Amino acid sequence: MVINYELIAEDKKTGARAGLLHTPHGTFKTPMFMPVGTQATVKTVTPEELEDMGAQIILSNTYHLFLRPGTDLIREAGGLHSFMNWPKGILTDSGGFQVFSLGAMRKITEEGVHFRSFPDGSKQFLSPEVSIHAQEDLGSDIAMAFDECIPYPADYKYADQSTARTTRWAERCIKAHTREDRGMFGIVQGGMYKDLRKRSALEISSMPFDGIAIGGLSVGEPHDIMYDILEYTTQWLPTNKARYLMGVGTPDCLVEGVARGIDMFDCVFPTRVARNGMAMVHSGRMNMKNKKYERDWAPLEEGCHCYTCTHYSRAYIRHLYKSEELLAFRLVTIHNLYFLLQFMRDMRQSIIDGNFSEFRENFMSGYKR
Ligand code: PRF
Ligand code: ZN
Repeated sequence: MVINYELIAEDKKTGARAGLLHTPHGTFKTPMFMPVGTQATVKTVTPEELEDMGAQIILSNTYHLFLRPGTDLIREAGGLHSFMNWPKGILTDSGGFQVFSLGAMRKITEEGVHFRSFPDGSKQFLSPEVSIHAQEDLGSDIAMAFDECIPYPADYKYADQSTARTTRWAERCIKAHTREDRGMFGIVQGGMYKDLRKRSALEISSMPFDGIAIGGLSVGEPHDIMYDILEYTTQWLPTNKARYLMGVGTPDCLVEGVARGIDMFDCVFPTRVARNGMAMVHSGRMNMKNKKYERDWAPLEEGCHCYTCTHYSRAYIRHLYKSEELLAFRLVTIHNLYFLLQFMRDMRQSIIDGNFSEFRENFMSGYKR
């Protein structure tokens, strides 16, 4: 196997664990957060800046790159690492989630999903085989199986049939996988139904995937339901493979995910809110367009070692937003990503030092959602 999970430390009171993920582009520390680079770029920042913040793996999207510029073109460039000049890890999502978000614009069959392309309206088709082939063209270290993310709420009958199909598609993904030098993760679905979650977790875990993702959560359900389903699901997963909670990345959900045994996360949250003027800090978030920062000479967060906080004041950043200057997006994106990556490093250290529970309580008591 080209992807290996190595357990380093386990928390005694919770399911939290610290480990190492060995990949074709390096060994990375878990729990980890993967910044999102949908269009072969993490919006507004260069790969060098990402490395400086300590990013280890980024996530990119098959769906977008398949439609534009085309995965064959990226193969010609020598793969996604070389195309975008990113030397570390890349995980690609399969396109399942993006295609299903299209609603009325798509048609699901046993074979795959027919849909219309976002850049030009042309007819397109994605299936387990097409998605895995595209991901092998991209050359991502970790490809994701092609699944259906069930919307919330969903009735039992639909969730049951969809989850069974995701298992059949997972088997086709395993058969379609040809690159021995690249890994692949399976995805557990099952909606908010525990019996379906158990069945899916056991079926996906029985296949030769390099890691297991939990999909279909953080789709609009209340947090307590998400935490309950997550905790229920992880007990059916093997402990010797990495576990990845898809599309989750607010600080409170990261801590609660780690407490339930999750090793990997991704989310557009830190990069997206940065472009709306939101800076992430330990107490929650700050709207940098607010008048109260007009003459505030402090950095975004006291004690933050990121490029932005070591060089600029809140007053300057507020001015950039008010003047619609593009540097505002860059500076806050850099801070938000650094904040989350540092947060994961601190969390990992607390697991190793045996005080994760204190870290969790401390953080949650000071954080406002
Ligand atoms: N499946 C895939 N990608 C995803 C999800 C999923 O269920 C989610 C759900 N939060 C985010 N991204 N393939
Ligand atoms: Zn900072």
